[in-house]
Amino acid sequence: ITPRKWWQDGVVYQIYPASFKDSNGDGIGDIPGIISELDYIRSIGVDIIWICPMYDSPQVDMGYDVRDYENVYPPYGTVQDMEILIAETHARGMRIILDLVVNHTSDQHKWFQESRSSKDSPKRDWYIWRPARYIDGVRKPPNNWLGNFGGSVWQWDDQTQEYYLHLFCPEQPDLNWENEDTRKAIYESAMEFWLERGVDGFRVDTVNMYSKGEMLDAPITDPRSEWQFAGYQYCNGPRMHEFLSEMNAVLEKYDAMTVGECPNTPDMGRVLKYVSAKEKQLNMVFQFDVVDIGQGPYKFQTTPFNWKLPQFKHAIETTQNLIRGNDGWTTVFLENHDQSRSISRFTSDAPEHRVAGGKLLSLMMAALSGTMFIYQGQELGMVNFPLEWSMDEYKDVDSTNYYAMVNERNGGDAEALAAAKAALQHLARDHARVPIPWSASSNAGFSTAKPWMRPNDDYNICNAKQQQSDKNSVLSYWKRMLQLRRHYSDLFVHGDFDLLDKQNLEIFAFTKTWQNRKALVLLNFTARQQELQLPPGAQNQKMELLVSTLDMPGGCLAAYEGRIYMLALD
Ligand code: TEU
Ligand code: CA
Repeated sequence: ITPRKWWQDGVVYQIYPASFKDSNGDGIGDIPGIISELDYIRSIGVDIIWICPMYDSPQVDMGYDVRDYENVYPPYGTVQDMEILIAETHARGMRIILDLVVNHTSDQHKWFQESRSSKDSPKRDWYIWRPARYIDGVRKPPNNWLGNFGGSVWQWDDQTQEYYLHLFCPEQPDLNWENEDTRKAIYESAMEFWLERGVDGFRVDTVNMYSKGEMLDAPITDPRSEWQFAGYQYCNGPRMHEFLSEMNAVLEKYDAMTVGECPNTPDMGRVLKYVSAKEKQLNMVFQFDVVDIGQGPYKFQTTPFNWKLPQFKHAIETTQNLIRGNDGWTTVFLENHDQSRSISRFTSDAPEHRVAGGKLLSLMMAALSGTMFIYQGQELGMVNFPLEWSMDEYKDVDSTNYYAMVNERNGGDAEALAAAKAALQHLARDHARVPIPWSASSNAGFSTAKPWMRPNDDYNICNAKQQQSDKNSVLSYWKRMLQLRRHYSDLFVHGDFDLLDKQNLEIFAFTKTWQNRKALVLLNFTARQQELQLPPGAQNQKMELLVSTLDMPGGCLAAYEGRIYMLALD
């Protein structure tokens, strides 16, 4: 048996700096604001904090467009503030990881400025430049790939008469990982600079996109568009494992943890190769199986709530089974800064159900194996912002680009725009990016000034201050569940997951097993009371209630109630 790693039992709390806490009254969250709430974070039962990009950036994509890895975005603070944050986090017995964004930089990064200056620049090859191809005499990009934020992945550069690749915004040119000097510069500037300052690891952005392979045209899946989904081509390219081994050699020296973002990877063999301990690539990844539920082929091309519970169960089963009988590791998460709120997506944000839904998901997550990630505000049971909010409140480039595209494609047709807005109301990344409600006072206690994004209207009833003093709050429930998870960590963090009654559309039931211990988890994903029936596979066993989402559980499962029973094994 290999000894456990510090990050396996750890609970990670993700912080989005712009929206966490403003310390100086400019309406933007900042690093001193994070420092001032470290005791709050610790009180939840968190072991590791993850800070989303706080690097110097023109903020086209909220810091995922880095101008300088070795500096901090001035409204957030300074490198010195980061050093204090690192020290203060460690002083409380917690660790800290940063976001490593090295698939691309900002177009304002000095490397790109040099690269685009001329074809003979020594840094020309640090990015991915290609000549145009001409079809019927018309200039066209080198391939038909669709970008993550819409449009072609290629941007024409007038000065040097070539295209450069950008899988995200045009302001986010992709680095050329094929070039060894580029890789070295990335390790030094983006990684070692911060590892030397004491950070304990990284969440690695878009980690499976570094190796692009041959960049051939993608198959046509959307005949109405010139640009085609190419995620299966630019993810998991031929040199991925080589690059990750090299990167791991740097990280290993610091015992740094890594969690890599791994979209477009349905092949579990592939995922296992990334996370298997003996492969020495990444410690764990975020698979997208759960959070992609209900999204269309292009995310927002979907009808809200078009999915069924068995899909959700299957997605969870897939990520849970990754650790079964092998040396891989997995993650447990329902939210991050790229997802709308889990209560709104997977349960119900109706006023009478939201607290129950928040507790249900908390209980579920606490019982799942892998390293757990909580996104800021999730511990308060935050929900999506109201349907009534106008399009002006959506600030994210992903949302605004999509809405503009629908508008253009359909000549402003009201019905098409209403459908686009319905998808955004349900799935936009903006829902996760509103300020954290600290109290019922003005601006939700987030700032003394008008915040950069509007706080959710419900901050008078949903805020940290109120929930800290309410033993029935979602926050109090999270604290309790994290304690329970820690107490039974063999079973809940490391145990085997077995799904029961797969096709049941209303109840999610599973068991967790570790040696001679077994727990049964029953989750009612409906607003209706359900008979307390033991699912096939768990009948005729002696059992004892360990915990419910209710104080006084009854003879039936109440609306959105969850329970864990301990089973007596013979
Ligand atoms: O996200 C990459 C990613 O694959 C998606 O989840 C992406 O957000 C989605 O396709 C948009 O609809 C990472 C970051 O988490 C995200 O915030 C950045 O925008 C992106 O990389 C670019 O750096
Ligand atoms: Ca501020």
